[in-house]
Amino acid sequence: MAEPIRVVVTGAAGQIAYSLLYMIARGEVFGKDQPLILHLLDIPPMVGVLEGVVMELSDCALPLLRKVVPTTDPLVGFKDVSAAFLVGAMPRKEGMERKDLLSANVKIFKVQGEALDKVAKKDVKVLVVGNPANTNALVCANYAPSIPRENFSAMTRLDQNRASSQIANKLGVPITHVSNIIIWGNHSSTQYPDASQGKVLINNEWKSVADALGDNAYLEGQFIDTVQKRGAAVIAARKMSSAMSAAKAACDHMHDWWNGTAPGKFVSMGVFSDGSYNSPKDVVFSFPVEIKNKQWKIVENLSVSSFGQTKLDLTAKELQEEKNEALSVLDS
Ligand code: NAX
Repeated sequence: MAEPIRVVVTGAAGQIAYSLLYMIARGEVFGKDQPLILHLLDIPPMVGVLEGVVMELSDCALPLLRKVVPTTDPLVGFKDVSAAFLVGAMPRKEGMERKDLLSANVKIFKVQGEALDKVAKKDVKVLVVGNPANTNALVCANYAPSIPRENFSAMTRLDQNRASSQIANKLGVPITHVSNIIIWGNHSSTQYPDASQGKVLINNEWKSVADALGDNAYLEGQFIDTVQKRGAAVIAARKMSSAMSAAKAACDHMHDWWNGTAPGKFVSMGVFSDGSYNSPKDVVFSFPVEIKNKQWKIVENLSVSSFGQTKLDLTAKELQEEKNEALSVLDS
């Protein structure tokens, strides 16, 4: 069997981590032959809860799990890690302005970027889940100059999974028969869920989703609305934000980054923009990507309708504003 790799989950005492740690430790991400040492990072008030999580992981008797390292010190949490799931973030509290939330998180992700820079492996793959995920990933990468910025990404896979599931339900096909649904831009309500490149397997033949549906009004209306508001719908029903599905999406994201995508298939990831599709350069923007040898590449030359371009511009504008706000917090 291979040597164990070290994987860190931050926010390890929180609700997403509660599902995520089990999925990782079962081998869902790095493979059933890859032993793991799990680092669990949280903040001092959560130490007691963290102890409970460590007990439960032990009680799961998982064959791949060689060791668990609970800590509140980022320099211990990020030491020699090959993969990092940055889930922990300051939650939005009542009366908190968006700006206050951004400001608190910018500071957290600066500290974590600096710690990754000092002690993580230089080829570490960093997935930011904690919100505002895109801008947190940007800040984190900026404070880790010795790690290539291609190694930082933000999660929009939950939005992609939600979107694919909507299409599968609408067409009455299994989820495995839907592919290439795109999430563009920010993981926020301005995201653009786009099924125009989507494919669906019907009668053993891959067809375009638009042709199979024959209903463009749905794809440009209700479909987008449902996906954009799905997080709020889950909160309204569960009285808590998405956790199981967020954990599954984080596993899917890292799994595909680690193992690659099948030929002709693409997935959405928030990555540093090179200006593709008229997006602003140097913001973390969700694009369709293909992955080979652990390197992602933006899928180029997809046709974008004028409707789609308006949506892309809107989410781009928000990301540019978030970046400017983050920079002004860091300057102050
Ligand atoms: P919880 O509040 O249950 O857990 C967050 C955990 O992070 C807590 O244990 C907290 O103590 C810890 N934490 C706070 N600051 C920390 C720091 N500096 N270092 C380490 N740990 C720290 O939230 P949960 O439901 O698990 O959600 C976590 C984050 O994911 C939130 O920011 C949430 O908004 C975000 N989400 C992002 C999604 C995405 O698609 N990108 C979807 C799901 C989720 O809403």
